[in-house]
Amino acid sequence: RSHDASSCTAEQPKRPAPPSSSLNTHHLSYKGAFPFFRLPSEVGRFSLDSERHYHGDSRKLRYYRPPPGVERGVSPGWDLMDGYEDRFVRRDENVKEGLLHILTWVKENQELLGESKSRPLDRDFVTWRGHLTKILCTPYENQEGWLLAVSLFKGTLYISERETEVARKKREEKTTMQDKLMYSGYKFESYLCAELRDGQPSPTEVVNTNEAFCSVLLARLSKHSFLVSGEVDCCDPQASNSNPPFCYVELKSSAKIRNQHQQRSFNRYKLLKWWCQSFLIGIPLIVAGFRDSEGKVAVLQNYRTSDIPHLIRKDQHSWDPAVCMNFCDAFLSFVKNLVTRDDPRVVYLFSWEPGRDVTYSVHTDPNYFILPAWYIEAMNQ
Ligand code: 0WD
Ligand code: CA
Repeated sequence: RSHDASSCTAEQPKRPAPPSSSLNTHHLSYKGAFPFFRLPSEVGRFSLDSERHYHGDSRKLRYYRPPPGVERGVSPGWDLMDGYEDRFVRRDENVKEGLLHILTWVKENQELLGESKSRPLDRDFVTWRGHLTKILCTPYENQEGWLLAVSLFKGTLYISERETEVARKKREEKTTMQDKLMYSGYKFESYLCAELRDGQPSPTEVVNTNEAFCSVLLARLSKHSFLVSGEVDCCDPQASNSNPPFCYVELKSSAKIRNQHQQRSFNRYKLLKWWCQSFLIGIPLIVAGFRDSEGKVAVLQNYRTSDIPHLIRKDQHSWDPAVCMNFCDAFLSFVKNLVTRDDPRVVYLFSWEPGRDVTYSVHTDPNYFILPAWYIEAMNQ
C-alpha cells in the first residue's frame, strides 16, 4: 500500500508526531557511521585559584615537563601517597558550583561569541565537558546513572548535572582508600607539571584541589553547536602543534595491569572514559602512570587519543566511538525537541539509570534552577 499524501484521510492530523518522551540507550541502536564532528577550537580560558576564586586568565595553566629519563622508559618510582597526610588541601565537595564558572566566562566575553538576530549567545548548548563525557559513555555504562538539568534561555540550552542520590551517598561514605586514590591522581600531576614553560616540577609543594585551569571551546556535533569548558592538566611546550587544544596533555594514573582479565577491563572501561573525555575537546595526548601495589609509579605510557579506537577494536565485546557520538547526537536532538519553554525558571530534568531509557520531568521549584539571577540579568541587557 502506498503511503503518499493522497492516501491520507481527513481524520488523520497533519501535525507532526509529538516528540518521544523517552530515549533508548542500547548500544546496538546507535551502530553506524561516525557522525560529523568539527574539531573544537579554543575561544577562551580561565583559572580557579587555591581559594576557588575565578580569574579570566591562564594563571593556573601548567607545563608538561617530564624529568629526563622517564620518557625513555626509566621507572619513575614516584610515591603517589607522599604528602597525603600533611600537604593536601581539599576542595569542599559540598559546594555545588553547577555552571557558575562557565557562566562567569560567558558574561565577561559575550563579544567573542557573536550574537544572531534570534539569540544573544549563538550556540545551541552550553555545558561542562564532563557532562558530555557522561552522555557519550551512556550506551556502555552499567554502574552509575545520571541526572542532567536543562533550561532553555534566549535560544540556548544550558545543561548542568545534578548529583544523584546514589552519588551523594557514595561521596558521603567515601573510604580512606578512595580518598587516597583521588589524591594519587592529583599527586601524579605534581611530578610532571611545572608552573613555568622552562621550569621544573616541584612535588614537595602542597596539592590543592581547588586549583584548576579550564579551556573554553566551540565545537559542533552533527546539527548541534556547543560551547564547552573542560579542565586541562597541562600544555606540552614541545608539542608538534603548539596551538591549543592540540598542545594540551591529559594526565591519568591507574593501577598496573597484571593479567589479561585486567587488560580487558582497562580497555573496556578506562580507555572508553579516557577517549571520550579527551576527544571531546581535541586533546591529542594522554599520559598514564601505572602504579604498583605500594602506590609508586612503575611505568609511564603515552596514548595518542586518536590511537585508542584502534587499540580496542580487536577486543571482544569492545566499545565503538561512533556509538558514543551517535548516542550523544540523538540525546541532544531529544533535548532540543522536548525543551521548548524558553524560560530559565523552567527546568527539564533528564534522568537515566543503567538498563533503562532516558526519561524526563519538568520542574519550576527554584531549588532546581541552573541559571543564577545575575546571569539572566546580564544576558537581558
Ligand atoms: O558541578 C558539578 N557537578 C561538576 C562540576 C561536575 C564535574 C565538574 N565540575 C566542574 C568543576 O568546576 C571542575 O573544575 O568542572 C570542572 C572540571 O570540568 P570537566 O573538565 O568538565 O570535568 P571532567 O572531565 O569530569 O574532569 C576533569 C578533571 C578531573 O580530572 P580526571 O583526570 O580525574 O578526569 O577535573 C577534576 C578532576 O581533576 N574534577 C573536578 N574538579 C572539581 N570539581 C570535578 C569536580 N566536581 N570533577 C572532576
Ligand atoms: Ca587528569
